[in-house]
Amino acid sequence: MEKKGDIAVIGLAVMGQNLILNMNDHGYTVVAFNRTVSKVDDFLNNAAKGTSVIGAHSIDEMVGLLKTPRKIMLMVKAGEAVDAEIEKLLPHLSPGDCIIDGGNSYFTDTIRRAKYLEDKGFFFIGSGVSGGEEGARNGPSIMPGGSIKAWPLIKDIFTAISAKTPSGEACCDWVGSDGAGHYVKMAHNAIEYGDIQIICEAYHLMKQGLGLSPDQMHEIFAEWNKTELDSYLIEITRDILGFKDEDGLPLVEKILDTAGQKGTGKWFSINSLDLGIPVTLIAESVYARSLSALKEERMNASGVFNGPAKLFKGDVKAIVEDIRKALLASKIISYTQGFMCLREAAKEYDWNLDFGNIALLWRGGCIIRSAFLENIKNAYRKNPGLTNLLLDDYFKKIVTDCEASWRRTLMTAIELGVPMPSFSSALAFFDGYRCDRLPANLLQAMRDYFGAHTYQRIDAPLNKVFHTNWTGRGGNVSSGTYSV
Ligand code: NBP
Repeated sequence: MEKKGDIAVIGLAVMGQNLILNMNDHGYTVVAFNRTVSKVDDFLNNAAKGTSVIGAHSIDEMVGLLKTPRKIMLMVKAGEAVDAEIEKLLPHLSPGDCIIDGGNSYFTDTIRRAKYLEDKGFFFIGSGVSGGEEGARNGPSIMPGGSIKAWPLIKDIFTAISAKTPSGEACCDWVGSDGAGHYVKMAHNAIEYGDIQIICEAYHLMKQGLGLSPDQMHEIFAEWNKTELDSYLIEITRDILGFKDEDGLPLVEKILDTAGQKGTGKWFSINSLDLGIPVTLIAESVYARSLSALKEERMNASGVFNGPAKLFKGDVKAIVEDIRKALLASKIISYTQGFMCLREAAKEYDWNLDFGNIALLWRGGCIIRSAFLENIKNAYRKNPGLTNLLLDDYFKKIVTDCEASWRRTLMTAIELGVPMPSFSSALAFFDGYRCDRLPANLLQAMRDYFGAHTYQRIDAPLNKVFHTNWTGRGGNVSSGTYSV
């Protein structure tokens, strides 16, 4: 009898192919299909040669080759391609079959698709898969959410192929209903934007402000990787700074200084504005990429404004240690803001998110994997109701220890004219968050002055609002109250 597949994967680009090979390594029989059908045979004759992967040349054939209930994973470009594939699949499916979208779909699309398919009697799972090509092949971080009843159908496969933490826990667990998995993946990618940007800012200050060479910074990042900063991104920065082009010169200095983006950092920043949560470091990281893309304008402006154009004169070893501590403190702020947004999203979209578990999912396999996430996991495991990561004893102590270095780093950068938007926004958030009286009293007064928007008083109950006729010319009628 013909062998039946445990799962099908549609989409044979880099992620799909590597996930299939990973599933095959773990003893699962996978049916492979792709819109451009010739890629099926290319795959079978090359990367999948000698494996038990079965090729399908039509959706009909693919569905017939699967054990029931069928599990079909889409690894196609996010957006219209996902809807197109779902529509092609529907006439071939039976109630109880499950479609899994493993791409980077926007979470509201996943909410819509989950409802659409559940209403038709099918299951739908929207799953974040992180770790790029290497992760997909050897163990990604997997963040599934959607139809909870379908979780037992895929739990064994997903857990088997996922990354494992140093203590052997799987970096894969159920996140929540409808779009929760894709939301958590979006948060992961956005935090990745922040982590990358603050590393770039530290590099920029050391290079432009301190005049250090890539070789010197290679050594510095190697040392930093032995501290609390121990992470995949610090590790690859160390390696990139030590990498030489064919002529023996550092390759990094020959790379154009403009950055692109695929949108997840922007999505998260926009969503944070909708939720009213200040994820300022990540938003600055998105803007930093936008500024980098204005290369021609920057080239022009660099000829108009010289800036301080001077080098640091002082104890280089001491300021490098300050930069390390400022990087660590900024990173804590970034994760603090990210988890604040996750908490608010859980309330807004009615998800029961386990923050310790989310930190665990990111502990291995994905781009932001780090020792640091173990401490976040511990903080939430110790106190699941923790209102803010900054208030956990471990993080509170680090930020307090780093504070003076953080301020010295930014004062140095400002004096030398080196832009550090994400470090600066992190410190501004910290100073704002720990401030018991912000200047929003003046803001309330101004809004009442020009628009009769009313204000509250510190010496009256909060539900009581006041309006003042500030100029003697306005009336005593106030505007309706609203919040944004
Ligand atoms: P791509 O995002 O480059 O997508 C290529 C695949 O999508 C091909 O199989 C292509 O089929 C298929 N496709 C396209 Br394009 N339009 C289609 C349509 N209208 N209908 C059906 N299929 C269509 O592949 P990838 O880089 O492997 O990523 C797959 C998913 O995983 C994406 O959502 C991506 O954002 C996400 N992801 C990627 C990474 C990464 O590092 N690359 C990491 C994590 C997540 P064709 O061969 O016929 O053109």
